[in-house]
Amino acid sequence: MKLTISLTLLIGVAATFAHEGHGDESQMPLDYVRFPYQAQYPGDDTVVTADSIFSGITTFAKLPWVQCLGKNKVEAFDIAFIGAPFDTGTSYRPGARFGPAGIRAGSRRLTLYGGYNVPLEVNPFFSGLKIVDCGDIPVTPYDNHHAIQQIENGHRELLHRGPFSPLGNDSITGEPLVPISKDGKHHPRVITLGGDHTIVLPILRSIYTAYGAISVIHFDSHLDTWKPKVFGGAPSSQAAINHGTYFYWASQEGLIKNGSSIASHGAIRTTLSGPTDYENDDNSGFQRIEAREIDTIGQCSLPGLMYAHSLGSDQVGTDGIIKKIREVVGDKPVYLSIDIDSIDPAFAPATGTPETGGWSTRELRTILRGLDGLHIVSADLVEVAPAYDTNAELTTMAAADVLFEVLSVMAKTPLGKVKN
Ligand SMILES: [Mn+2]
Repeated sequence: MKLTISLTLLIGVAATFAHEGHGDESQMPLDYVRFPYQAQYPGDDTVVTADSIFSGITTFAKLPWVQCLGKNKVEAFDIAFIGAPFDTGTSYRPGARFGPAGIRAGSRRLTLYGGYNVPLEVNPFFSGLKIVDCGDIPVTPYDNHHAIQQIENGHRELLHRGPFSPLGNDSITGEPLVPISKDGKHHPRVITLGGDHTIVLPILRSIYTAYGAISVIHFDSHLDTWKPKVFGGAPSSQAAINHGTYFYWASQEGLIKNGSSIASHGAIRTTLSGPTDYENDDNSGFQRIEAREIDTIGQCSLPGLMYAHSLGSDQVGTDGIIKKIREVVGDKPVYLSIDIDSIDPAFAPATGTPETGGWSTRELRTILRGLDGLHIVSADLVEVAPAYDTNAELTTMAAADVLFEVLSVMAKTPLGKVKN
């Protein structure tokens, strides 16, 4: 046990030094002790007095809060968390407007022991990147059209701010990296806390301004590419834009890379209006991974041959899912959208439209770690509606831990490539 802990600490120290080029430790967290477990009271000359993880103002993972939006706000960062408290595009249970606050509450413990991600061998909070919590985008609950514009404007303002850290050099060749964006600029990353899934339409409009049409990895129990007439009946043009149709509109607007199997849903298990929903999904540019494939992927369907010996271990279970996603997305810039309902309601009950038969939190986290090395330009976690959670904060904790994996993957791979 002791040996394991020492080794872990050693690896942590090594990772710290490897990233020292990004800047000094004081970047993170700002005006705060490095990690809440170091909090001391009364403070002395070297340690800032701070709250413990269960007290004080709650930000994501107790990161420093920065007022990023507004006139003359110029704070630079590398990764920003921002809330989009919008839930008036929901078809069943409302309440995701409280999602950002709920996820932050569920994330308080993330840095209790220091925040080192053992399987990914990185501490995102101590990677040299400047990571902040920007609070929430002001979103009106009275006018969806206006709210969607507010979300786009807020996201775009953050996305087009110059990042805090330079791109740096390629870890293997040592050559300087150049941005992978379409506008040729180096952009920071934004992790949006939803909000219902409608918020992804304005976010993708924002992403388009930097990256053009983007590949999407979408984890969800639902398609969300439904035609408005099928989902909600579209009694008005505004009602046609909701949390079941936003990907249809994103596809219609050319925001998603279409036509060459580039985007991928995972965890699908919804009922449909009929098989044509899958055809419509195909037309929106998505490949599908159904939730139940985690039990069958890579396996022979012949009776008695359920576990085909000829297949490598990287083609079954979570590894099989990871392989399929990576084959579809390749090394293109990719946007990651995670609906908490991709996880089974046994683990994450507090969501707008729960579906049984989903993946466990462990399985989704494993799959997310399997995205290590991909160029994830920004991400979101949506549909957390804390009012339906248990007193044990099951859902908000799962949401925060899922985002910890996303943050770790992001911290490991800069958004750059070697010029060819
Ligand atoms: Mn969804």
